[in-house]
Amino acid sequence: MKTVLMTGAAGSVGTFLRPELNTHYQLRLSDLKPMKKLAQGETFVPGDIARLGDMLRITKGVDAIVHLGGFAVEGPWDVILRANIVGCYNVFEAARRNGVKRVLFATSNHAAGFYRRDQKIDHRVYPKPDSRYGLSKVFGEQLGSLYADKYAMEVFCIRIGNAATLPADKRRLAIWVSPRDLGQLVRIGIDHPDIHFEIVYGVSGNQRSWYDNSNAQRLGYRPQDDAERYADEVLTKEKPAPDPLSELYQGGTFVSAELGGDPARKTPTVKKKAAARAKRK
Ligand code: 15L
Repeated sequence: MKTVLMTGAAGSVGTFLRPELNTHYQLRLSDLKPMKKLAQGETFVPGDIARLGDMLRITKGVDAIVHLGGFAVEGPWDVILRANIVGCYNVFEAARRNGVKRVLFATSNHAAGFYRRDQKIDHRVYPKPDSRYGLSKVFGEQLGSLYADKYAMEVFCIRIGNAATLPADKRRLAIWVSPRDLGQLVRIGIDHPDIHFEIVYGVSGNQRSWYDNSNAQRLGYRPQDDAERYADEVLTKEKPAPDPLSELYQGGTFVSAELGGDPARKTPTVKKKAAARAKRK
């Protein structure tokens, strides 16, 4: 049985995932806070991802790492920097030094939250983070790409939508992922024999999805759940959107928070840039 380290195991995603994984792997759970209630096959090691020494200690001898640790929503820059940038670097670097090849990185829909809801995006779109938090997830994805290409590590990035037992609102009808579907995707990330660097969306088979998740399907993902089953109930309780922009963009309120620019401005295409350069000559 493989030994799998889970960072940030005391958080909500870790709590959902443990029962989906602990019958398949020996789980080494890690978090800042002690975790007392352990199931069979689980052990706990304390660790602060912002300390490289801690990460070198806890990554020793594992077959794979599921990196969930970090700050899970928008936060002040110093918090994001420590937990999500420095922390993520330490996890990848400790894995490299200890010869752990397989790293699963829990990225987020907020790495691409500035795409509109009427756009269907896949794993190849360029990132459009909607927050410092989303930006830190782009950093983690790109760090994974570097470590895969440079050090032959095997990196599986899951852009998680919203992991919860039930979809909470209209936006989550598009991005919800059930615990068992996320569990299936994580197991693919741990066990698939042919991973170099992949990005997949951590969402159930939602009818309203904004994602073309064909990359996950190619790797064998067959989601069992669809948020649509809960749509009537969710929509009757839906409150009016707090502002039009959070309704327009996939990232919801992460988009409109602290807004000072005009996200509706189109990103210039390569063609336009080339034309502008040609005009200047
Ligand atoms: C996330 O990335 C957060 O970790 C989670 O708390 C939710 O806010 C989720 O995105 C979401 O977009 O609903």
